[in-house]
Amino acid sequence: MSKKYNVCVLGATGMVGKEMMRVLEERNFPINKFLPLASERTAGTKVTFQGKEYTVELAEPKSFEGIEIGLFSAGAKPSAALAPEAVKRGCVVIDNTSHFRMDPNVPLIVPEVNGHAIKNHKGIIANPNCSTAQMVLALKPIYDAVGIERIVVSTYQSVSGWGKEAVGELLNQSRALLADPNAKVEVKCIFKRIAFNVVPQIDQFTDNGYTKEEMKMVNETQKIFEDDTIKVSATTVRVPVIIGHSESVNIKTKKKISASEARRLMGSFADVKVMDDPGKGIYPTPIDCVGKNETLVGRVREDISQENGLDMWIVSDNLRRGAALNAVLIAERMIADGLI
Ligand code: 3JN
Repeated sequence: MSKKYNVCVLGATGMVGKEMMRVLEERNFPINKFLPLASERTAGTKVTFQGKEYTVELAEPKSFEGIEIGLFSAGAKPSAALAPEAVKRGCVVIDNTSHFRMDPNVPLIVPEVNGHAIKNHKGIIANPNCSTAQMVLALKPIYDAVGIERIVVSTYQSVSGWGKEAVGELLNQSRALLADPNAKVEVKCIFKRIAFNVVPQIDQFTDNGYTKEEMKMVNETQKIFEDDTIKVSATTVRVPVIIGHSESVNIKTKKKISASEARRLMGSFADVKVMDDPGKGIYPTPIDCVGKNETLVGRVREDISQENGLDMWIVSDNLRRGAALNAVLIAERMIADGLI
């Protein structure tokens, strides 16, 4: 019989943690013991996994005794404190936070793009930011075919990227404003009112005028493509959508590629699905990607403003492709490659 693993999910009460559990169930991941963990705030809550109810335990160093695979998504601080403790106890950590992503000792992985780099791990493997993951996945076949010099991306990110409190904020504000357009609404998680609005700020601003989210897209793209010559400029924007991040992406390739060839390459790559027939009104929107593994691409066209330019629209379920599925795919790849 093939091996089964002791697996924990840290952050089991969060939106990504719950999605991790759904993906593990759906893919029939080989699990022996399952352990849901969380920080003080939500430890003690009940969750259901594979039809069985579990009480979420408080995550502390000793929680990881005997655990072989840890999927971490409880925030950068818990990851910083607990990942090294888990590794000390023989657990491989697949971390969904920004804490270790740019650490040279930690591979940053989208399995279909740079799965070969997993083998360099020293106990921790990082999952990219959700916006980076879907973009590099769609661009990888073009990168391999003709090279990419520069990427200019604007994102349209759903509120679930910021967690369930942000989803609540959008819904509460929307209800209040539908009842009374002049209602004073509470703004807590997102920097400005998000209902019936768009907000060009995700995470804090850095000294160069870009936000942290934007700089994650720059640095993580270079690390995943193993190419620090690739130029990236990002504007990340929050929109009043619950699940599904969209991206308007403009690239300059090293050699010319036609829109139809780009469509053909993307459509035959991994979990990328091309939905691109504008004449028939076919292009992806966020509601098309919810609960799906595929990254959807449409509006592929040759850029009329520059040589070797291409424009496209990339849509993906941020909780799934951008986080939970990516983490589980990393674990599956490690098993397949005999790394665990
Ligand atoms: O808002 C989004 O759509 C993505 C947000 C990601 C995020 C939010 C808070 C902290 C991250 C991340 O994954 O980069 C982090 C973090 O880990 O720093």
